[in-house]
Amino acid sequence: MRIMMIQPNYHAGGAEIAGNWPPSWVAYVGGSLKEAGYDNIRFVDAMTNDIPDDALRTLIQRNKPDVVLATAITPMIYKAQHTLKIVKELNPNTHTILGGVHPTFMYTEILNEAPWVDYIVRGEGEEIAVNLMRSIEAGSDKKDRYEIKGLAFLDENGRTVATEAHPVIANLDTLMPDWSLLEWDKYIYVPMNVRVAVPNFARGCPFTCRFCSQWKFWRKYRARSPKHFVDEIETLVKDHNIGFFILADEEPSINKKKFIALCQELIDRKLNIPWGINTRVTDILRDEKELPFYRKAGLFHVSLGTEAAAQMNLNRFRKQTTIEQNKYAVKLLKDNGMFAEVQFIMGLENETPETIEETYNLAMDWKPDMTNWNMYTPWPFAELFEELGDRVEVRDYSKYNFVSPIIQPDSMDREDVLRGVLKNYARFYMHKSFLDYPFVRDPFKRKYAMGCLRAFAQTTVTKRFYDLGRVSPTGEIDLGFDESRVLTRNQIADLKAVRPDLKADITYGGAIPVGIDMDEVKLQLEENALNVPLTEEEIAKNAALEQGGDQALSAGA
Ligand code: B12
Ligand code: SF4
Repeated sequence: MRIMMIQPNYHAGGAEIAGNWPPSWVAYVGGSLKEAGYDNIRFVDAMTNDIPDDALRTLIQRNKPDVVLATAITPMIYKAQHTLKIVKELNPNTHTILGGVHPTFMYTEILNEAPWVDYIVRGEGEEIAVNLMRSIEAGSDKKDRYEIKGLAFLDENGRTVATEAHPVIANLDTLMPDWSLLEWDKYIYVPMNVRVAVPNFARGCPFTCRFCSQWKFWRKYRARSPKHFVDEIETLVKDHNIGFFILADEEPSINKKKFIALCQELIDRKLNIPWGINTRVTDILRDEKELPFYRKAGLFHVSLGTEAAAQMNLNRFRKQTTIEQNKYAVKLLKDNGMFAEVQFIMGLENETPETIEETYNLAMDWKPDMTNWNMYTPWPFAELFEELGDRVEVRDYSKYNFVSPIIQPDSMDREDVLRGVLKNYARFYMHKSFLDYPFVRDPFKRKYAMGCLRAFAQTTVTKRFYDLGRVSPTGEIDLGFDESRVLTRNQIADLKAVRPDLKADITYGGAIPVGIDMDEVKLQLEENALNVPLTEEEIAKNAALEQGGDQALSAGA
């Protein structure tokens, strides 16, 4: 069986500015296919190599794959669909398989738009891909497919079929990623000018933020054994010469015992590699005493989900944090020699020039090393969409990329939100360039900060940063939405009435509840946080926060 895996050629101008990043799904899904005996796998990174469609067509034609696998996050979906269309045009007998976050929830819409996609794999791909591949190899997939868990496809009558959800992978130590499928010289992290990897230590998140899709995607929080994980890091360092890694995880540190063991394992093996994580502010506060130890283990860049400048929005997001906690977490990280990054979610319907200014003032007050202003993106399968859906007129998913204002605020234009955010970036990084980074005492941190600045500067000049190409020299902005995918409120209502089936499968085929099951949240926190189970009082406080959020939401809408 000739298998080809393709990373579709989509670019957004956000995190990509820091370099080229290896697509982890290729190593994880490809690794499990190899373990199952499929060793004729070719990976084509059309994104990193910026491969245009005609060149991709030639590549596929030359390789004559039997099966092609592609991935898709939401903004990449049209590119992924088109990629698989090319495959089918070249040879209708080639099997096309699509996986990733967006297809997991949006399979009906995708199969309706792109009937050339033979199979959609919903959720974690490692086990499902092997089951499906075995059946394709045996030539019995048309018959077996109803029994293979975690699939969606069109049946002979063109109806969408979604099979029962595949159980989550109970033991993540069964993962056998194969990083040798990637062309390593391509994956350079600009701030350090070294190879970068994005390995996966833990999957899922026990929290339930209302704008977020990731806790739903992975369903249950699980972490690998630190030894198994550090074996992988050792391979990445020794075989592929990586000089930096960022965990792919949503929430790597909630299971404190495992996180400490992971750090110890890195220290014991003397790998001496700096690394980064995205994590929750509350974990940093909880681990105040352990931060020097984490730093000793190489943890350096910590990106915090701070999200909002107003408590009302934090409550509305069900973030379960406070503004004061955000500020203190930044201080703790900096005091411990780490590089602190914060994130703001911008462009909700209640955004005003004043609230944009407020985020700038907070960033200046907290003094993080790095700030990102991300546009709110209404994933159609996240809880907040359920409330905002009727005002989400822009359904052009290619712009669901954190750098495009999707929601029309009540009292300002989308373009002005973008202008405000760009102004914040300009002011903040101007300050960093002249009054902060050059004076950082720690030489390692100073070099890293100056490297980040280089990444910003290079991509500002090439207009890749925040998709600056859409801003004309005179300040005019063309957001570039595909007008055929911008709906009026009436059209949204009609679509809902006529094709209710096209909406997201928000319950994951019944595998996750529609509302929030606080008992389940409590259980997952208890299982993983070990030393910090939620108290009855905290549960009650969270429920109150949630109610406050709902009120804020109806007040804002
Ligand atoms: C690393 C990362 C990146 C890297 C991408 C590296 C790369 N080359 O792919 C960088 C930094 C470049 C990046 C950029 C962006 N990212 Co990003 N990124 C992540 C992050 C942190 C980890 C992703 C990861 O590697 N996970 C681990 C792997 C193993 O999981 P996975 O990819 O989901 O794959 C599993 C399954 O989905 C499935 N699967 C996936 N594909 C396929 C295909 C087949 C055929 C099969 C069978 C199975 C399968 O099997 C895999 C194993 O179980 C996630 C957040 C998170 N913690 O998950 C965000 C995330 C994926 N990014 C996101 C976004 C929006 C973006 C940007 C648009 C943001 C921006 N403006 O910068 C850009 C888009 C860039 C682009 N060109 O596409 C969103 C997507 C949300 C959504 N609903 O689609 C996420 C979830 C973050 C979030 N806050 O919501 N990102
Ligand atoms: S803590 Fe982060 S990953 Fe978890 S639900 Fe909230 S935003 Fe999503």
